[in-house]
Amino acid sequence: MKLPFDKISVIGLGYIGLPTAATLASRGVTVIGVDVSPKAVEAINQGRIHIVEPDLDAVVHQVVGAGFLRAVAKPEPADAFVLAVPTPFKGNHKPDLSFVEAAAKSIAPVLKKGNLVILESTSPVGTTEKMSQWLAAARKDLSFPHQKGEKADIQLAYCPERVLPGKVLQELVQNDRIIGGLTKKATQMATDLYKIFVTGQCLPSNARTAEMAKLTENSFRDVNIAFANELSLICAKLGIDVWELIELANHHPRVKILQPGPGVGGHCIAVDPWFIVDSTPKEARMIRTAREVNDGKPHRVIDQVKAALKKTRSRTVACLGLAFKADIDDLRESPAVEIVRELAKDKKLKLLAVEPNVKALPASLAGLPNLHLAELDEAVKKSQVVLLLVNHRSFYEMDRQKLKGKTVLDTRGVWR
Ligand code: SAJ
Repeated sequence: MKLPFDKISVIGLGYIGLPTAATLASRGVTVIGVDVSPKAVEAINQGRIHIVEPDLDAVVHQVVGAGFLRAVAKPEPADAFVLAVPTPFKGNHKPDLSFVEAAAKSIAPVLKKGNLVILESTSPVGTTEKMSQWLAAARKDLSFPHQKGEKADIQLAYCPERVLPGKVLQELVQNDRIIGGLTKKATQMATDLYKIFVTGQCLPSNARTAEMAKLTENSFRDVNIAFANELSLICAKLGIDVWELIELANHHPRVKILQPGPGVGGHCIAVDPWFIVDSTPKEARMIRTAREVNDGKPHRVIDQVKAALKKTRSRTVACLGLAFKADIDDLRESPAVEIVRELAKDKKLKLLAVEPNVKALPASLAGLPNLHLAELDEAVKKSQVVLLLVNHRSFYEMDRQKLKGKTVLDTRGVWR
């Protein structure tokens, strides 16, 4: 079968870009991956990966070996460009589009008439339109959708990724995909591109709706987790077991409450809702409040630890879990790390952190004199207060007899 694109370039070879590049390459497309990190480029060209994602190493090894994927530092001409670069926020919760702008400007010199440019990075509404303008400013010899619409030389679309870390290779292929072109032609071209590897539905829309859909999905989850976290605070005051409460309420056929925890981490759910708040601050009242409830949760946990320590003579706390969620090794933007770092400020405390998925403490915790990485048994044995922060499998499997006589603060409801 003739593929609709001979050569596709993926800009940004991180958690989304690399699996996308490798999956496209595994379907027989020639893929040029571009990344600013020389280490990433070098690793990929040797058939290795620089991130952790199940099964990705084998696919990258295979497609690089077969000559379908090649990594470079500087963009080269291609038929289509897929941009998957980070969109963090700045200190004041304002979206930082500098990586998207830099990526757009880096491909501008190699664009040719007939090219398709797709933005996948989570972005505030209107970013794809901005990209069209950045590219037009750099290439006066070509026309873009905001100038010539369907007849433009270069077509642009926004197509958000929705994959779950840990299941990226399956979800990339199986999830439905929203395809938001700046023009109908762009939507059709991008649909042709994703159909190379997506078995889910390709849902045609426009760029602004597609941008908002991505933000909406993660805000929906954030608001729902905030509801659970707020319930946990209410229940603590009223002397009710929040886990039992949620389990009972979820027996109602139309109620599906999520789980409370020590706060919301990761690079998506704790960030994306702010993009909506930034664009419509007066209207986005519930979305902002949800963010505040979830961001406030680590502080409530710290208060609980301090209250528990007041009642015991021991100064040693076992902190179980550092990752931002269960059974992953990703410690970035983790509420558990935030809580441990804050507790470590009290130099009278000794903290024994247990994180079965890493071999060393992250840079943000390394070097704290009163914090050490420990094995589960040792940490629990040596501590009077046991603080559970992440619902890792090994904590469920622990012999609960070992907790007898200890003050247990279980923020995830693992041991109820
Ligand atoms: N969490 C809770 N209680 C829950 C569920 C989650 O406290 O009931 C916490 C987790 O512990 C974690 C945080 O929320 O700290 C986020 O975890 P997550 O599993 O909800 O989501 P992510 O960040 O791993 O991935 C999300 C997904 N979005 C949705 O489910 C709507 C994923 O599909 C997206 O592709 C990803 O964001 C992204 O890249 O945007």
